[in-house]
Amino acid sequence: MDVSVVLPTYNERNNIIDLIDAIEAEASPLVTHLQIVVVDDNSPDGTADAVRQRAQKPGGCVDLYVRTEGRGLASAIKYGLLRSQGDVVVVMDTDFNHDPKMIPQMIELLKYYDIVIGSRFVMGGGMEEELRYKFSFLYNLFIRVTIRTQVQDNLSGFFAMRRDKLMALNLDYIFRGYGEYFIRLLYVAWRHHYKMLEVPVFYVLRRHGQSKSRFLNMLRDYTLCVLGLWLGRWK
Ligand SMILES: Nc1nc2c(ncn2[C@@H]2O[C@H](COP(=O)(O)OP(=O)(O)OP(=O)(O)O)[C@@H](O)[C@H]2O)c(=O)[nH]1
Ligand SMILES: [Mg+2]
Repeated sequence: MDVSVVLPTYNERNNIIDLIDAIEAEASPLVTHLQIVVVDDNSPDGTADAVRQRAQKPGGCVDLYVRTEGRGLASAIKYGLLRSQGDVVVVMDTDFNHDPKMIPQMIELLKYYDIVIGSRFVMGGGMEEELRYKFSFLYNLFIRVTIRTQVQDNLSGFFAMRRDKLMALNLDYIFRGYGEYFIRLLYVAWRHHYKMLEVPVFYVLRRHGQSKSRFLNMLRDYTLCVLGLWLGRWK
């Protein structure tokens, strides 16, 4: 199995090298070829310099892309996906919210599923930040009753997917904005009758650095996204 892990970074200098090491340690024993694609939006903290140095390690599998024009989580992920080569792709946050130890089972389960999602809201899942966990739970409830899918965690952003299934979708439509791309991805996959599985993940707090999430902007943009999908159902 050839696996590509796409890592979007913005000011993650103090997290990214440890994460690359952890991904290598977890995934290498299982895969024929591992590719780690870092897409950095020219972070002022020098994330790219740290990754460039790490990429020179003999036998390394890290490809670094630095985008100097524009910034954005979803477009960075799309950029990385389009430059990845694995027949399996994994996307995750780069601050250790998402546990790299989950990667082996997620890619293993792609033998049976088209997309495997790390989920905080299936049995065994959770989150260190209690208030955010509760709010995310309620917001996911709103998503579920509005667009009527069975997905429990539409906001996780941690997933593994078969490349052929991903590339069959309209990536330009899906990968726009911030984390709401994930709501669109799962909705479109659901409508395509893809085989989907949620596995429990527990989010710990980011190890270093600061959050890029802006709560009110997210609430506005995610809600517009959900309502747009809901309206689209009647077309
Ligand atoms: N390339 C790129 N990556 C981004 C951008 N914004 C956020 N990211 C990455 O997206 C992931 C999620 O961002 P976070 O700041 O951790 O958001 P969060 O998980 O809601 O916030 P925390 O509670 O601090 O973890 C991280 O890996 C960021 O480095 C961006 O504009 N460009
Ligand atoms: Mg985070």
